[in-house]
Amino acid sequence: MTLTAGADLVSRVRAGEALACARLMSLAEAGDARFTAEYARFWPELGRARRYGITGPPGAGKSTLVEGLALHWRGLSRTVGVVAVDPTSPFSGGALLGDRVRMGRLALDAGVFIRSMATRGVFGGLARASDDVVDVLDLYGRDTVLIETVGVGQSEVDIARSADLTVVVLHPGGGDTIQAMKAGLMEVADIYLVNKADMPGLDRLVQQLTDILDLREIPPDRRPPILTSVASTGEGVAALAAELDRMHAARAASGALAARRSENLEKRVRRLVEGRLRHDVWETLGLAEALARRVAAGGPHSAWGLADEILDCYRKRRTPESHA
Ligand SMILES: Nc1nc2c(ncn2[C@@H]2O[C@H](COP(=O)(O)OP(=O)(O)OP(=O)(O)O)[C@@H](O)[C@H]2O)c(=O)[nH]1
Ligand SMILES: [Mg+2]
Repeated sequence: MTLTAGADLVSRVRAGEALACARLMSLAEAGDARFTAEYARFWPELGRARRYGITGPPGAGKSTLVEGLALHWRGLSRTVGVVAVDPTSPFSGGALLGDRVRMGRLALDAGVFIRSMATRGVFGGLARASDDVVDVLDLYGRDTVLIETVGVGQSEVDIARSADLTVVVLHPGGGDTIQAMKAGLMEVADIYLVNKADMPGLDRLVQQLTDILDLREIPPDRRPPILTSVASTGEGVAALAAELDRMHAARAASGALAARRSENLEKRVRRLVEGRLRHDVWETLGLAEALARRVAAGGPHSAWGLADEILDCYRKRRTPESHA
């Protein structure tokens, strides 16, 4: 495929062709030059989709909620994109049969585009790839994009944070709030959702969250609300959807949304620069192999000394005078 074909692919994505959307996502995930070349042209069109991140511990009910939210917005004739970056998510096929059957209801609806992402083998890392895939859904014209990540590690939490708003889903019996604090989930929430409100321990968990928020002394207008739901029956899903849209509109009006997007842009560019530097040093210049050879040649080595050598090689190949 040539660059012209890349441009053709982008027009087909804009025109709402699902296969073209999936194909452009694959190029994006691979960090393919055809994607980056097209990105330079289409990026001014981005930013129309509302981007909501859904994170929380394994089994909290995130996928069930995502499905409920998607069905809710479909009922309001809005188009939805879903990016599931959790390898155990029903969207990526790792779930029980019952979950897959439920997801099937969405899979048949052209108004919901679901993309699951593998955690491994993505050039430049998962956060880089998911940013690009969400952009493709934006270009595709989705009104709302949901990004589900399991909130277990920093990179997964970062991905949920790269949305306009982040929902942290907790559930009674899920190790209480201590686990959530360890995973860094307490800082990233714009909304807390206590799901599985039909299970024992609801009041206790809500109280714990309230106490933690009290301690943080957040200004009232920035304090994350605590909502509850039973995702498996749909209870509380409409209220969550309404709160997300209300907050999104309020932040768009106050300028807080633009500030959040600027902050996310900065982080994203830093990730891109770091990813590309890493790629340049180790792959493009072949310094990974050079290092392996140096170490294999034996002899005592200074870790700091070798790092200096590598960086020196990198700098010299990069400066114009070294080409003389
Ligand atoms: N009792 C009860 N069960 C629920 C509720 N919401 C979801 N579940 C069930 O909890 C289990 C896990 O739900 P998922 O939606 O797969 O949870 P998840 O957070 O996406 O899980 P991972 O992606 O594996 O981290 C499933 O069996 C759901 O049917 C709820 O509100 N109440
Ligand atoms: Mg899931």
